[in-house]
Amino acid sequence: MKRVLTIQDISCLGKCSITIALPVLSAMGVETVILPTAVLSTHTMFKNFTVKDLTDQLIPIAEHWKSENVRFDAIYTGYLGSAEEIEIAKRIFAMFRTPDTLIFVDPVMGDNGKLYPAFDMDYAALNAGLCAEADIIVPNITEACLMTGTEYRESYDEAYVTGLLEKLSALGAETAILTGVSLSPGKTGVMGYGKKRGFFRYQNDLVNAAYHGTGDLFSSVCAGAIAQGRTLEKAVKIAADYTAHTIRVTLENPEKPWYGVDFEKTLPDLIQALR
Ligand code: PXL
Repeated sequence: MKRVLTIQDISCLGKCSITIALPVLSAMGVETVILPTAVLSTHTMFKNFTVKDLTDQLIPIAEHWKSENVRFDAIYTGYLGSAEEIEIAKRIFAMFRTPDTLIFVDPVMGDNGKLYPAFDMDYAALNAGLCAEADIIVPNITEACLMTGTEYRESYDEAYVTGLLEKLSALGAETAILTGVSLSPGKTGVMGYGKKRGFFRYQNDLVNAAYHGTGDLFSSVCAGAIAQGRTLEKAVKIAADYTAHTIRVTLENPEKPWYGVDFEKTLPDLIQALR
């Protein structure tokens, strides 16, 4: 069985980071090892959330695994709470990386042109350094702008996206996948650039809704599908289709959940898509 390590926070309530990555990767048939960077009462879009930082636990936990000769097929990082945790993630890459280990970095730090509350521009610069160590990075447009010093635009053309991808590629990763990219009216999806494969894209019908945790859903599925041996193109398609499908299903929920998507209802469809 493939084994993936995911490094991100536990938001106890909120359906994001580890509470998405663990169930989704497990459902995909991937052994999922978690390294929780912090325990929050909720994600940071709620007011008055509590945080218990776990930074001092990360290296001791990783050293224990090392002493047990644990190996990972992939390491997937998401929301990291601080500059120090970015440095620790880099150390953990160095401890466990082999020529076959996929390093998949989602530089989670903002959306809609703004940083999340916990972060500043120094953090964005450090996240660019983490991306330099990855094989695949999956920022949204906001995160890409923050890491490349590019002006954020609500409306843009393809030249803006290809320019961003070229700047992301210059950070160092083999492949950059920009998420939440709309290349024509009524469509949304991703556009990517690989140093070897050049530009690629996958677009879906736009669902007019923005939900928290959808980036984590896309990244978990994409990292899991690649770890399971799917090609990058196939993994991107599976992840984008599944994320769009889950948003559509969530929109039908009469309870109108605001803080996360109903991926629990759609996991069987993901398993089906992988068959
Ligand atoms: O979904 C990304 C994410 C993960 N973890 C925490 C967050 C967010 C986004 O706001 O607050 C704690």
